[in-house]
Amino acid sequence: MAAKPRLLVTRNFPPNVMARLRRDYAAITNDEDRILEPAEVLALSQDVDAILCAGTEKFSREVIEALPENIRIIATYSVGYDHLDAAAAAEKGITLSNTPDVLTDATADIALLCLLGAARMAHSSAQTLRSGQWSSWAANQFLGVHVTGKRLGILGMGRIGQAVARRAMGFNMQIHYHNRRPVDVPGLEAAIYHKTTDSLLGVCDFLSINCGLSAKTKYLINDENIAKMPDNAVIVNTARGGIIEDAALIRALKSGKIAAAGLDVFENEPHLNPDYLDLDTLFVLPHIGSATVETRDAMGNMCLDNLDAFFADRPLISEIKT
Ligand code: 8YV
Repeated sequence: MAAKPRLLVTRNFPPNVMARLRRDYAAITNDEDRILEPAEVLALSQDVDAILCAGTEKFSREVIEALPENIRIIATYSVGYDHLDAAAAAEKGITLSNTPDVLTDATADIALLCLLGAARMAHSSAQTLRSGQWSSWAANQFLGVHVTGKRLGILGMGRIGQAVARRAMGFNMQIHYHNRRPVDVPGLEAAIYHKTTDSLLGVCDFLSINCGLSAKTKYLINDENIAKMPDNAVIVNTARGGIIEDAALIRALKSGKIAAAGLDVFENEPHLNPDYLDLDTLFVLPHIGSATVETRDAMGNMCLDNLDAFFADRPLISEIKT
């Protein structure tokens, strides 16, 4: 029997996934689940053929170039791959894979939770109750932004953006979107395409960010672009923190230009900018978009299906191409 491929597993993934990878690979694991520094990843990579990582490990050009020649594939337990320098990996002949599709529904659900949580003051109302401060029902208390009939602008109409659109249509929202190209999919015929982000921002009563983080989208939501949005808009981000410049969003929430924000991601995770904490109009979650038992198992199985295919010389299910 051929020797099992050697695999560095940087995080502690769900039990079913760990059992499968321990069965099929000679695995080096990180049972403490501590986030490994790049130097530790490099040290542990000396005698393995592959790496299974999460979005928490950064494989910059420098790290990729320093990897030993024995590393042939990096499978990331995420759909987003802004933490991997794909061009550097391609130059070094390292294959990359990710986990699209399987987390679409879970992430779109959290986008709607953020949208409703922000619009309906879920944080401040629940906090008032939990802290024993709620004295009585009052007609002018915890007043949110009405959702029905409003315009939802979706930035990035890939799988997750489309799933957000479908859900929001159930709330009778009007869907607008910006994407590289218009989408032509059943059920979304009524969605209005905007060729430019400027055109989209101008109609966003609500904005849902569903694009990847790249040099083009870094800090796209800054002072200048927030100013293009209607007054009292609501901003939702379930994509990547770096797409919003937090200082700009904090200014806009403080001034009231932006009525509320629902964030599952933010800059410098896990450290939330402390200036957000004074804001009752922020509904914030700790990056739980894909966090259901079913989804996290499916993500792990997809990583392992990709690794199995790679070592059996079969095409990958989801290879990241530059
Ligand atoms: C991951 C995510 O759980 O898939 C993504 O891109 O943001 C999350 O679903 C996280 O990145 C850990 O890998």
